[in-house]
Amino acid sequence: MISKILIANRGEIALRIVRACRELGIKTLAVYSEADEQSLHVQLADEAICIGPASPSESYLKADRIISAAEISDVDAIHPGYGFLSEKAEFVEQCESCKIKFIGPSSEIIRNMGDKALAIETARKAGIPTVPGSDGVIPTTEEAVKVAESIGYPVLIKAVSGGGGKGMRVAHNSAAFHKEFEVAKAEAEKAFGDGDVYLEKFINNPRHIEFQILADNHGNVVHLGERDCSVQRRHQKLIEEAPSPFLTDELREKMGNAAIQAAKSVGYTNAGTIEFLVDEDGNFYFIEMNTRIQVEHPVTEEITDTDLIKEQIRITDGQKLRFTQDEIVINRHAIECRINAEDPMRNFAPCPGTIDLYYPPGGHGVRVDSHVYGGYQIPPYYDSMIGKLITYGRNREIAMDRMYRALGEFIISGIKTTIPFSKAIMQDPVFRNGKATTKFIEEFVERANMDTLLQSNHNIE
Ligand code: MV4
Repeated sequence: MISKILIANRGEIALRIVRACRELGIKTLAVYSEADEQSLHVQLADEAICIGPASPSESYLKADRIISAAEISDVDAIHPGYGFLSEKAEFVEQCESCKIKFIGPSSEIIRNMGDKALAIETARKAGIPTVPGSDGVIPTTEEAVKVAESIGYPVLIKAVSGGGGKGMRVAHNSAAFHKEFEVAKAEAEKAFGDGDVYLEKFINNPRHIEFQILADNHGNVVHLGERDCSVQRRHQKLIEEAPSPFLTDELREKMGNAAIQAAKSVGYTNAGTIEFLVDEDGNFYFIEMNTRIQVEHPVTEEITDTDLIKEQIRITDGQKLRFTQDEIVINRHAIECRINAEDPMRNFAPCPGTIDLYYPPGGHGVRVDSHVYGGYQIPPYYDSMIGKLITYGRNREIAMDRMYRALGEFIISGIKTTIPFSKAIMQDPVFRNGKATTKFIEEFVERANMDTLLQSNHNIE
């Protein structure tokens, strides 16, 4: 039985894990950097240990210090949250060799899925649709050109260790290919210390739709529906929702089965996400698998009435899934807006500082996941997300109207946030009609008059 968990993360997700543990009667150990002493998760955990200076490389990424804290405090398991050590196979191996349970899949699965070309190859072999492209990594420019010609332009060059759009370049013709190939490799080498790349046909204007899955250690795998994450800015998601307004029941069923198949084919365990691109004609393609809990997991929780963090812990504890696919019923719609300490008027520049007033919204169908409070100082060392606002209801219309209302109620003064920007999106006809693709934000910013939009549109400025 798991009786104490170390939370190897910070911010809202650390608090989210504390809350799940408390409801399960499991003790928590927070680890924190010198910059996070005042964070709510440190105050609310049963125990807390400072593991180093503010810089992530000196604290939240220091595997040895985290394992030491776990051993000193005698914890049974570590929850990594998202980011930081959550997808580092080496860290999972360290946990495994110290007999500390890692709340997530095995190191082997994390390593294999972390290589995107290998993940795609595995999916393809399991009969899951993938984007037409190269068979794995392409070493030389000469060979790459041949493959690009056979795929047909435009071609997308992607890093096997990629993420956040780094090391990803489009080539529109063979003349441009050589340069883009070299640039992609150099970018990937710089960002990930791994210059390996693979090729895919470039899908124009896709939707980004991902399926949440849960898999226990007894061979049971279910999916909990999809999330539509098409509203992104420079590969940073801003708004996520479930179900996707684009999917028909037929397509949902096909993609859900493919997601389960993908998970089964690699012997996946714990919570994971299968990411697909969906083109304008409704063709879907597996692009990658995330082996962690994701930021946007609450929209799935609200439409399926499950607690994904608790399910992760139960799976790690060796328990069987408590529901079958038939028992997962979706009859609600949920939307999440990420609340970032950024100034939309200054190209979304981060603006850390002290939160003066903090008055979160409430009422029917409203959930706020955040670790901040009035007087909280946002440290400048980490990402700018300071919370998530989730609204839900019987249908999409209700969830959108509720989101508009809740954003309007949300008072965070002293810093700039993305609240007014998200509020404007809730009134945008393209978004409201469920027509947003991955090009949406760019087009929205162009179409909208940001000055009037952001100033006239919020309770405080
Ligand atoms: C693509 C694509 C078009 N064609 N792959 C961007 C991040 C990475 N996870 C996958 N990405 C894309 N892959 C092919 N073959 C377009 C994107 C893409 C994108 C995907 C999801 C959400 C937003 C995006 C924004 C730009 C490009």
